[in-house]
This record gives sequence, C-alpha cells and structure tokens, in this order.
Amino acid sequence: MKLIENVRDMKEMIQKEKKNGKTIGFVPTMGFLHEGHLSLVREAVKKSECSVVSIFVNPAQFGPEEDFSRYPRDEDRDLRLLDKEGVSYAFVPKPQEMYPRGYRTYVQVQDMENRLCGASRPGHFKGVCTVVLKLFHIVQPDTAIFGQKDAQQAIILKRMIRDLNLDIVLRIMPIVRDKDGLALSSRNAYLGSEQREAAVCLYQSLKQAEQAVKDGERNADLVRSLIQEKIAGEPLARMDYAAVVDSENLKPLETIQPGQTLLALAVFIGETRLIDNMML
Ligand code: PAJ
Repeated sequence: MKLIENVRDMKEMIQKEKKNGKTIGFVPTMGFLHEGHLSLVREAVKKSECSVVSIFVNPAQFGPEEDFSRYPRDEDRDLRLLDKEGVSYAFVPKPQEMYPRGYRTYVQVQDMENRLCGASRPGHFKGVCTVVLKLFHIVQPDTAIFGQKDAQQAIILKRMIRDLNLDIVLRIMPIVRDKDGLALSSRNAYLGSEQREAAVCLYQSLKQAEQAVKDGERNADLVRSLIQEKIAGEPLARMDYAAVVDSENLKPLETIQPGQTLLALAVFIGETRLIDNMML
C-alpha cells in the first residue's frame, strides 16, 4: 500500500492508474477504523482494480461545540489495518491543504440536509457534502462505498451525485454490529462500561419497532413512540430524535410503506451522541 499525504501526488497516481485502464474504488473515512469501515474497504479491494481509502477528520462537518479536537485518532494502526486488507492507496491529506486560508466554497443539498441529524447538527451535511465532493474530484472513483450506518449521509450523497451529474456508482454496505447489536462506531470509544451496556437500547428500540411493523402496525407515530418509550426506559440515555421517514427524500411518513421506510434515531449516552437506523 502507498501512503499519499498531498493532493497533487494523489491526483498524479490516479491519473496513472486510469491511463492503465484500472477501475477505482473509493472509501472515505475519518479513521479510527473498525470492522464497519473494514467491510467497506474489503468491498473496494474485491470489486475494484485500484482501491483508495481516505482518512481525514473533516473539521467542516463538526459544529463549534462538537468533538472535532477529541475525535479518536490512531493513524499508525489505521494504516497497518489498511495495508493488511490489500488497499492500493491510503490518502491522508492535511486540513491546511483541504481548507487553505481563504477557503470559501461549500456544497449543500437543500432541505434534506436540515432533517434528522441535520436539525441537531446545523451545517453538518454541508461539511460532509463539501469534503466528499472534494475527495471525489481528487480520487475520481468509479465506485464509492459508504455504510448504511450513516443512512442520511448516504441518501444525501446519492442525491448530490445525481444532481451534479457525477459518474460515480454509490454502493451502500449493511451496518456492522457488535454481538449485542450496538452498531460499531468510532465514537463508541467514548463510552464507559455502564454506558456501553446502556447503548444497546438504540438497537433494541429499533428491533421492537421492526417487530411491531412485522405484526402489522402501519401507524408511523405509534412506531415512533415505541422507540421513544424504549429509550426513555434507559436512565443513561437521552433522546435526540426518532424518525420514521421516506428513504428517498427523508420526509416524515404518516403511514409506514414497507420497502421505502427508514427508521432512524439519535440518542445521547452521557455526552456521546450515537445514531442507528433500520430500513423497513
Ligand atoms: P466515518 O464515520 O469514519 O465513516 C466512514 C464510512 O464508514 C461511512 O460510510 C460510514 O457509514 C461507514 N461506517 C461507519 N460505521 C459503520 C458500521 N458499523 N457498519 C457499516 N459501515 C459503517 O462517515 C464519515 O466517516 C464521514 O462523514 C465521511 C463520509 C468520511 C466524510 O467526512
């Protein structure tokens, strides 16, 4: 695996690979890699002739009160893991190069960016779309691979790709979970042991909602209140939102339409904000 730390070198390498007719598979990450990230990486390595994984903790997607400075980082370990997976290039740009002094250009996917996580994290998806579009321009992937874990992110990026006529195939990989069902996340590292146990309530609330729908429930408000009750029953948890939305446009649904309904929630466990979701 080659480690690339600046934009010019990355572009040069990509140009060479493309000239040789190689297909490019790309996995953007913020590092502190776990099995969830690695499931995307394996897909890129398997399905593309040249695989690129970026590690960049993107300051533009963190709010002023959020955890940018303490976001977990372990670049050496990440690079070892990527090397072991057979990745072609690790791209680890510097913030000063991605956002030099005087940087002014941002990409927004209107309406969708203010729903769900966007309501409690203003500007978050503007930061995500901007950095992902920049990375797309640098890496020029044929295929980009994202996780269902960040469902809203994947849905918004799909819209951005369509709206901006990008020739990139988006692949969405299923959520990788711990044994008890907690979705793997770099932020799980913040949890103390009691909090870690409490965090399983996110998954359990989704399972309960899913069961209700399997049993015939179609009232979205009722399903949403099942999730809220489950979270309220966990003393260490505080609800941010639970939503039952259309999986294309993220608009709230009154009636559950199996096949196009996304259940999504965000919950604070102590100071740590965790998200999870399920497609119905
Ligand atoms: P990050 O949180 O590091 O996640 C990188 C990719 O891994 C995302 O596509 C995310 O959905 C996926 N992922 C995380 N946990 C997962 C899990 N348990 N199962 C499956 N996939 C999982 O998402 C970001 O970084 C950033 O917003 C980024 C797209 C890199 C832009 O900065």
